[in-house]
Amino acid sequence: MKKMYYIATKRTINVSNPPTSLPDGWQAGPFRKGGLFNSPPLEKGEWGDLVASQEGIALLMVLWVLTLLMVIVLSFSFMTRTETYSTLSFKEGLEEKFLAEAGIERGIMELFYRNVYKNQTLVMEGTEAWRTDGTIYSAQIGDGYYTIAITDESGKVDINTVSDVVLKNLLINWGIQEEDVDIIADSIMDWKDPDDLHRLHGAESDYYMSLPNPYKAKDANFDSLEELLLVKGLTSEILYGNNEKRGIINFLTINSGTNRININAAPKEVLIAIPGMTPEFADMIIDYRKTKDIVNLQEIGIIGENYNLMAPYISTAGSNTFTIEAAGYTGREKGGYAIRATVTITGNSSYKYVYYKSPISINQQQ
Ligand SMILES: [Ca+2]
Repeated sequence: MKKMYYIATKRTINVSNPPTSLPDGWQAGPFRKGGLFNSPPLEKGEWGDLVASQEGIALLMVLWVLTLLMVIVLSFSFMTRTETYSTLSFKEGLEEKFLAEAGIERGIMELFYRNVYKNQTLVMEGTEAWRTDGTIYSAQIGDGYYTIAITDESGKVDINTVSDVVLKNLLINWGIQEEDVDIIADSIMDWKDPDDLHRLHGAESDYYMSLPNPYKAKDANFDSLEELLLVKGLTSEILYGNNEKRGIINFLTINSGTNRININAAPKEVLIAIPGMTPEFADMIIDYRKTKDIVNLQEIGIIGENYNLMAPYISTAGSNTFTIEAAGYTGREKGGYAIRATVTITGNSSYKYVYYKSPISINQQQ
């Protein structure tokens, strides 16, 4: 209960008729005869001139209300500022998303365009067909820009038809220890083969069923590359990459349908996974195809033993299925929004998506 004292003299209490009880909330205090501090204290049963002084309390209350109001005002201003920033950041993020979507549409348009112009003998400026070997193109829209890389699926390693040796080379070149490469490669083969007998380093249902979250080996072809994350030994870092290198998802496909690799479209990482292929040969191929598609390897001087090693694994034919990676940027710090889409061109102006992922982490791009 609040403690209140009667010390002032402004309100007179009738001494001849003193109140028999104190007002509610009041308690007896240091009464003074005449209300003065230096006057002698009241005797028991005596009443002086008493008045409640609430002026100090009013001041305190005003100060408290002011403090509260200041806190509220400050927190409102802080909230508004935070919201303004998050709205701005949301707006820029949205802009980047639409830039990336525009990039995907542009990529599809360029693929149609390419079908019309890829065999032209005389290339006019502005009519160059885009390369489908992962070459990065970019375009400006307003204050932002997007980058696009298109890769023909025939230039990647088909996880459903891959030869053991190409798969292992790809994993070793990525920087995985040899014993882990054996585990991953054997386990990928075991994952899709119909039987339940595991290879030397492989894994079948008995292994996966012993995991904390058990599941069975698929014993059928891969339907998506993300399925690889279920395979023993294959981590998301290997699949999606890290800050230093692109993940193997960029070099794999489920859409090529052949164990041969189209050297006109293959990224360098895929080229050097081909038996007999040296980094020097890969550079020669990449350099040569900048101007025109390779028809056969002899024309760029790859012959002899190396050629014989490569021959069973290579082709020069493209496919109708392409992966487009597009990223939108508005110049934000740590910005960028990326999308990966795989489309099959089904006619002169028709296509269908076979894969669409938005967003993908930006370090997968370039
Ligand atoms: Ca199996």
